[in-house]
Amino acid sequence: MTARIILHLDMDHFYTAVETREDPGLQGKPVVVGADPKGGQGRGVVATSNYEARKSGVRSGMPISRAWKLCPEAVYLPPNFPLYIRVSGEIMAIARRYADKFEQWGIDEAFLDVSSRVKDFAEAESLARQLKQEIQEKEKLTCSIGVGPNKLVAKIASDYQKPDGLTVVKAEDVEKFLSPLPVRKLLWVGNKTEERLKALGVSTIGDLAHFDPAVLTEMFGVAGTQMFLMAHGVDRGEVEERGEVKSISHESTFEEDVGDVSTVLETLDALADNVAKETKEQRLFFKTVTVKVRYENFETHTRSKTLPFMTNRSQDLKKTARELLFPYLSPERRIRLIGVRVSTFVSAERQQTLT
Ligand code: DCP
Ligand code: CA
Ligand code: CA
Repeated sequence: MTARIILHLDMDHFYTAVETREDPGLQGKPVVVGADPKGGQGRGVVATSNYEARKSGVRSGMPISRAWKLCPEAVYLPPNFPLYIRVSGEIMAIARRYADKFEQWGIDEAFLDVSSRVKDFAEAESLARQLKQEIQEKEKLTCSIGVGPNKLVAKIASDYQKPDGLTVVKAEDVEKFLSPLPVRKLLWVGNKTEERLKALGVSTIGDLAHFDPAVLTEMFGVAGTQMFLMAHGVDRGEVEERGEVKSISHESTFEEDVGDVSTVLETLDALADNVAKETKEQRLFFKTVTVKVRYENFETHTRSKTLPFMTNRSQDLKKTARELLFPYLSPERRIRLIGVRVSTFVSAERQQTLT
């Protein structure tokens, strides 16, 4: 295998950073995005907090009531997912242009294989700097980037100096870099594994790298072998391009709530035609059809069916959408909105190679 250079990009305190960009009044204050704290009685958890709130010990996933105890003075905000998804899409569009192969990973991070764009780690570093700068200029947000010879090392490196970090780990420096870090940093070493390793006297990645691999395999099976390789910074996983589009949908709110079944079905057909057209334009085939119906009292239902075949035909979509919608149609119940969505895609290119 020829040497690779991989970047891992991770946005800094993503949800709270976006909220602060939208409302500069939040700057410098502790901010928590998550469930409503209700004066300490709230249920649900913290989605994220900014670095000011983290100083008080607030963490992602923690009960919101606990966050409230640790940091009652923070500004608590509910999540605005449509906003985060939009900003994420913009960031990914910028980052994608820097890579030969690009893989989004979660809402705020991505792997970039830049092997053919740069000739060494020094060039990769300046490419990473450019990317950071473009995101800063266009999105007014900071990120942290790790550069390494594979995804594992790049991911650990992006987390190494946060926020606004840039950490480059050359192939020859991998073991030195990993050695002092806690084993937890090896991505899927969970709490339980961590405890068992501790019992063996293994707390750093270096400890793990120097452990007898046969014992690890005996104790943890394949995962043990995997861990040992990771401790040596070995990761053959490729940056995998994934189709960006997860679903295509159209919906329509009636000017006035509708009781007439034929009007509803006509609209459903028109929506299905639009969805099918867009699917074809994107050179995709779908397998799953979902319809959504909202009654005048805002009661909302969605129902899906997965077809036994891939298709892009409008008539398949219309037939399935009608079938799904029929149980919800009744002259007594007036409808406010209907929608049609398709998902579970295979790209046209892939489909051709399969058949
Ligand atoms: N998130 C969430 N619940 C969690 C973890 C994360 O809802 N338990 C959301 C909120 C985060 C976003 O995902 O803003 C990205 O998660 P990260 O783990 O990357 O955390 P942040 O970007 O918030 O902080 P960091 O600067 O440490 O990356
Ligand atoms: Ca992040
Ligand atoms: Ca992340």
